[in-house]
Amino acid sequence: VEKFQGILPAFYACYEDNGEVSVERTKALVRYFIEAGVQGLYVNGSSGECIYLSVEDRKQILEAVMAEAKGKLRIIAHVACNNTKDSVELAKHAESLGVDAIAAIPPIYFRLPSYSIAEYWNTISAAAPNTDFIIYNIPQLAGVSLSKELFMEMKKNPRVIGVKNSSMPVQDIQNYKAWGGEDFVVFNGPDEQFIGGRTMGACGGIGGTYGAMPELFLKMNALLKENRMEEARKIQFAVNEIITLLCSGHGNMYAMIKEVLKLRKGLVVGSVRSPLSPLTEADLEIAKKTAKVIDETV
Ligand code: HMN
Repeated sequence: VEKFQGILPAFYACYEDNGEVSVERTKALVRYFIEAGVQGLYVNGSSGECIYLSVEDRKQILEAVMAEAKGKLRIIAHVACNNTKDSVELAKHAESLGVDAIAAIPPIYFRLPSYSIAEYWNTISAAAPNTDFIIYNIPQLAGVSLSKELFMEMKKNPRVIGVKNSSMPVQDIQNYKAWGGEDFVVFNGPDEQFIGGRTMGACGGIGGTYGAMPELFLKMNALLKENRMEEARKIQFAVNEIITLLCSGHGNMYAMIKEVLKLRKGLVVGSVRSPLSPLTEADLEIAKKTAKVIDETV
């Protein structure tokens, strides 16, 4: 549990202006996170636009991340590709780079029975036999939620050390902790209820909006450690207003966050990959306002 405490931003896909993966911009984003003082990164997850990246793209990104972050940040590589073969390839690749853990969503589109999902996860995990495995539970996007039956089946695999929980009921965190035992790691997924998830037993958080305002999540986490709930709650409420702003554009939220990074830190990491929508002219005004609100809050 110790190893995975704290704030682990979900890493964004960094593109060149022509939309191809950018190694240099990826490295610059890693340096930004190291300077911000976060504990780790969750690479090639939802915020990393994983389902719109090729296997090669994903390898390139993880290699660039590891080149900058190895020994400085905990790295969890999300390797699920929706088919077992490609996921296995990414799991092997991630292990060869020495990541701290791999993670995977269930396969999407076809509604598979629990035993097929378990087999998928266990096959991926077996391809990285010396690497911890984290289940990524995100029912609102994946269409399947991590049931007790599936959880217990996965617990038989000694490499399964935790769940990144992005479901909305905070009680799920309590349950996974109870079923998993003392050393089992559960990450809070929904940024809007970071203090809720931490209170229910999450050791830390992995979040898609942390990158726009790592200072605020680090502060909340520090306050919670000192039981300063009132102050933490104030920050959470401010964060939630910022998230509402980040989601209020025509363009996709990640495009908005990338624009905010440019405005706040001068970081240029490109936009988002189609079919996610880029920002419109009007969205640029929202980004400006959001960056200002964040700067006033930190
Ligand atoms: C990831 O990139 O995998 C994200 O960390 C997933 C994360 O739990 C996000 N959930 C979803 O995208 C559904 C949240 O951080 C989310 O971005 C945030 O709560 C804003 O709604």
